[in-house]
Amino acid sequence: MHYFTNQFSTAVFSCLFAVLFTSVFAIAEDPAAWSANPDLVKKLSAKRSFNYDESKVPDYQLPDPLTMIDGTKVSSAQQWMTKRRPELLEQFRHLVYGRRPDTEYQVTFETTEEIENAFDGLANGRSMKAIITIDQRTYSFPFVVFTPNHATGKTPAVVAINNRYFIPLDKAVSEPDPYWPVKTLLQQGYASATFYTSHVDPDNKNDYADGIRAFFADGKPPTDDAWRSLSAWGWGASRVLDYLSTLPTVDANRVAVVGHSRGGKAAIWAAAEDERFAIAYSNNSGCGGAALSRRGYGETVKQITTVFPHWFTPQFAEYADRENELPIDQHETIALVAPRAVYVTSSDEDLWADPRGEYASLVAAAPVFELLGKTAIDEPTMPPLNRQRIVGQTGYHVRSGGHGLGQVDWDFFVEFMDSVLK
Ligand code: GTR
Repeated sequence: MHYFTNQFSTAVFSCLFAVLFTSVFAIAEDPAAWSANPDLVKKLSAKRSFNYDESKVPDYQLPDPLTMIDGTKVSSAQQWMTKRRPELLEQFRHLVYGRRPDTEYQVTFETTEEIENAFDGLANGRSMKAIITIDQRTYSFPFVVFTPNHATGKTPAVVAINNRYFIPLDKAVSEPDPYWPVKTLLQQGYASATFYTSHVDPDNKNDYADGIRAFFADGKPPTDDAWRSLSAWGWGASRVLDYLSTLPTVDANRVAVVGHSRGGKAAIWAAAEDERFAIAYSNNSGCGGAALSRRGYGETVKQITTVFPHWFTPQFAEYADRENELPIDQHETIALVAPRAVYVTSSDEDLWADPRGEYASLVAAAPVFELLGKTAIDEPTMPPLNRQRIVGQTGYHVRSGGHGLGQVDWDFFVEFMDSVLK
């Protein structure tokens, strides 16, 4: 008995010691939650008259995505999908991105070039043209697609909105590109397509006449409520999805839409407007994308609507310097994608895009995912630098370095896609 007691207490003691040791060790090892580098804050604050100081973020209260305009609290998934979601979508159309036209059109696809067995037999690639027809008039934009050759069953796919340049078929094969790492995606079992935003709607406030919006409006100037470029780019992603849906090898129910920065703003909105997208990935999207407007940190509503008036309706510009009065905020664009999946990312040095505001926005959308029977990140403390956080339908990382989309981001994103889609 004595022997047993002794043995028992030794065991308890070593257990306690082990627990204590590992937790002390874990605390010492566990890197801190991300916060902005104070030197960078100082440097940026000295250079520009925007707020980068966390202590100067105004007090704000976010609109509750689960409260209807008339004050009714949304309490069921059905109420969200049939009442609140359509109401919120309309608010965002009017106040932020504009309403897409309801004019009837046809879309057809033409293959202009093909490459078989690209990347050592991994995939077939195609240069495509999406041709939009209204009456006798046509508008077209190019896109490029790769589908894996040796997949068993239908593959999931990624539509990459590229706001920087067009990546033609031959270049996609010969030059690895961080904005579209198509080979890596194919190796992971994803088909993929990309297009260039300005081919759909020129990214220039003076070039409205040359884009899809003017084509739909038959040359007439946009009304206050009409769609703006971010929405037009998202619409372009939907046309590429139309094409992917015709391919027997692609599973159209598992398609992600991806974009960086202004493309990341367009990606969230693309998935809000088009419920066929299974995932929206918004990288460094900042103001008018994932970041909360009310924080007034980095880029502001005033700044963005002045410099890029073609991205938003004039209604959004009216909230310059009074973000607190906006009936909506950006967490609700993420909520519009629920119960589908959303991945948001920030960069350590990209304070212009407000990493904390991007993360807080994702967290503030969690109650909607939860009402819809899903899980999502609801932890208010940010993860450490370069540590991915995934909870059910949402994921996040903040990467070291500046504004951009790189291999690290894609690698984390593929992990997220795998966890949601496979
Ligand atoms: C900046 C703009 C941001 C972001 C970025 C980009 O000039 O202020 O909102 O969209 O461009 O697209 O790279």
